Amino acid sequence: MVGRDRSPRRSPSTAEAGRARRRRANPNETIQNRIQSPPIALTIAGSDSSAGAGIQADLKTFTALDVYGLTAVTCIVAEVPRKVSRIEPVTPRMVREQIEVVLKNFRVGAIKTGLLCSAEIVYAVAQAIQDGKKKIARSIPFVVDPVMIATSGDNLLEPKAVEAYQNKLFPIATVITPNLDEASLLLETTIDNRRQMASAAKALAKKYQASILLKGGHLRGDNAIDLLFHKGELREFSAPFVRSVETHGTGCTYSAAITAGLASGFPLEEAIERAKNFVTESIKRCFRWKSKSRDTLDALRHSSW
Ligand code: PXL
Repeated sequence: MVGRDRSPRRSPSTAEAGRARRRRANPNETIQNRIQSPPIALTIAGSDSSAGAGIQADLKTFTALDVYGLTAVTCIVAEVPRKVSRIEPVTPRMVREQIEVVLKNFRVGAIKTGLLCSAEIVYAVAQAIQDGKKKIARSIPFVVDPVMIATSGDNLLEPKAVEAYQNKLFPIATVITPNLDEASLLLETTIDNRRQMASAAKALAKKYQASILLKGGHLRGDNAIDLLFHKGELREFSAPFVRSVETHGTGCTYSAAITAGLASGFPLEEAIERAKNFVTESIKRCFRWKSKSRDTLDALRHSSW
């Protein structure tokens, strides 16, 4: 009779009644049992009032991917899709302090940057991350999304901040995720096809000694093609280009999903593959409203409802 459970079988309803009785007797016991410790990711980015991009997109993405999101707000952007109305930076001191307190207290699994607004903020972020990593004595995957221009074409980053990125932030990045416009600006060249994309990705990887994910969505072929140059090898990530949807925040969502994957322990290539699927699905399932002042407003759907 080895291994046989000889205790009388209880029906599910009896078992549930038992659990309910224990919950009544000790409500804390079940709360304790339900407490989880999900992976943690930190986003350092701007606030988008229309909540499709920026820190709002990052938090929605983290939540959808079962990662707890921490934030350091760099600036506040008053905007709606296709129109940036006003940007105000947070003080560099305050940006730095937000990063310091969370890194000191939470076991952060991965970090990303989005819109950093000014050169002073780029320097403050680089310093806070370097100090933080030194203090906790472990490396944390660091995703740098070099946000410079909004989908609307509005300039989001002060021009002199580009130099700060190149000198201070790119050298400490695990992966940098420029789109074609950002890569063209960094390399001072035009990128019009896949062949030029491949050499641009390699050139950026060599220049900054980091992995490069070059996003080719703006080429507007049948597929949205991204190229990863990582550990000396080129890899392509491709998904059908979703037309007639005018969302902003796809870049933020993509880099946030990669960060969530890294925080959850996936290797870079797998994190990117999952993130590409996530962002493609978020575009396909987008929301659409009638606008009060123009035709329609679209927004990514980060959640599954
Ligand atoms: O999509 C780029 C972007 C990033 N961050 C913030 C933004 C935008 C675009 O508008 O507002 C805060």
